[in-house]
Amino acid sequence: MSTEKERLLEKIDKKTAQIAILGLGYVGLPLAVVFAEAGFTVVGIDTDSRKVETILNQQSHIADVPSETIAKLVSSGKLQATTDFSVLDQIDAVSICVPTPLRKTGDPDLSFILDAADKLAQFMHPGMVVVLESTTYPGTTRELLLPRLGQSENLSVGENFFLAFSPERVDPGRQDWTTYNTPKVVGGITPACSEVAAKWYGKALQTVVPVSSAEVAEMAKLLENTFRMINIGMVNEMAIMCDRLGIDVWEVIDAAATKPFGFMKFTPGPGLGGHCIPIDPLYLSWKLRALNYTARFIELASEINTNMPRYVVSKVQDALNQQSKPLKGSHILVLGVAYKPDIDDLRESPALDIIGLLRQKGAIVSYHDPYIPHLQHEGVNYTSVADLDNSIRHADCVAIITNHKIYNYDTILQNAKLIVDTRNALGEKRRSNPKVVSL
Ligand code: SAJ
Repeated sequence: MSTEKERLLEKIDKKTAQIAILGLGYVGLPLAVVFAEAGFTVVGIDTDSRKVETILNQQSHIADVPSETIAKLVSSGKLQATTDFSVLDQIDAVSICVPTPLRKTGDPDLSFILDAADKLAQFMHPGMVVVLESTTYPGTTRELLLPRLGQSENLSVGENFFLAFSPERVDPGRQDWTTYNTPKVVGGITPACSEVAAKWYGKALQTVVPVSSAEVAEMAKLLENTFRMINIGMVNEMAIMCDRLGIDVWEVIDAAATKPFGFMKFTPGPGLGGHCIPIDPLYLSWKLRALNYTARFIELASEINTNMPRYVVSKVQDALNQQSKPLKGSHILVLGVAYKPDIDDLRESPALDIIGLLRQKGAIVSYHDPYIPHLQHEGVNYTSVADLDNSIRHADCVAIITNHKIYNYDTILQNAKLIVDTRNALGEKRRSNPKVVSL
């Protein structure tokens, strides 16, 4: 075993290894906390000084991390924060938790990873382990990160510095599965990299799942989220087919879900939102296109999911038509705009596409969402309506887009003239009611 590897493993074992987390978002801050709570000294590094100041003020900017936790760790010196990358000079172990969005073109945007890598490369020294957590296409760690981090003469990957990938599995708002207790896959550039990274993570996380390479770890994450995206696409197409057949898709799904094995329930909806599911699979299909392979399931599911907002608007238009009302000039109240129930996250929310499409067709659109007081879409500013009951009564059609638990669906059903329910929010009451149209 190389002496650098021995020394690093000893520091990890004794928890004297100095840790840095690059990127203090919904992945990085909980990870920093877990390592600090395990007894390591952790410095969080972020280019956003506001995030750093919040932590130094012993506050949390991430809902899943209580400020009390930050206060305890900062006051004990276990958690620090800075925008200064030069602290990496003294660091033994680094985890990179930066965003991997899509460009407007639909291509992967790796600029955050490359920026973090270029900053880190200036301070790379023998005896370091680096783990990339950001979801990306298979090969990123080896093809993009390794050349940048291992460029200096005195560095040899798997010998005196170690590089691995470990996919984040953070589901914001979830209480049962947390950064600490969610099994964590870890795969290195070399077996020694897998070993060192797994050893490091194993000192703080409940379950580490070592795999043979960074590519296996990168691909495992993409399988997880592609699995969801494709099954959601399939069940959305089921909804369209059931509509054509005059069959209630929600009843069909509930019946199928009684099968105790070999079935996993997914439900149709107005489209696919969030920063993971609509985006991660497109990293995979993009990579395969570069290898002259078309990932047909991903492309088809993406097409179906992307078309759901248009399908919802057609349901609204048809429902109004049944009441001899043109969509143009009708008042439509969109109920719930977050990308999924009971959260305040608007990223990639299909509600935005629906609002835009309704406007384009001349409808007078307003929205209500208790978690999202304001939003801007296509240059138009919207504010969540103040008087929900009055807005429901006034609307020609209420479109239930995000079924937050906080809503009183009985009152909505009572007061609305017409409802398009895209989430089965009204349940059984929906079926026999002529003023309710389901997805
Ligand atoms: N959706 C449906 N039908 C479904 C499930 C979801 O239309 O049956 C829609 C949601 O409304 C939302 C989008 O899909 O718009 C994504 O929903 P999601 O439940 O997958 O929630 P996310 O985006 O928060 O996914 C995260 C992911 N976590 C990570 O990537 C670490 C995902 O892998 C998790 O499986 C998911 O949380 C979860 O299970 O909650």
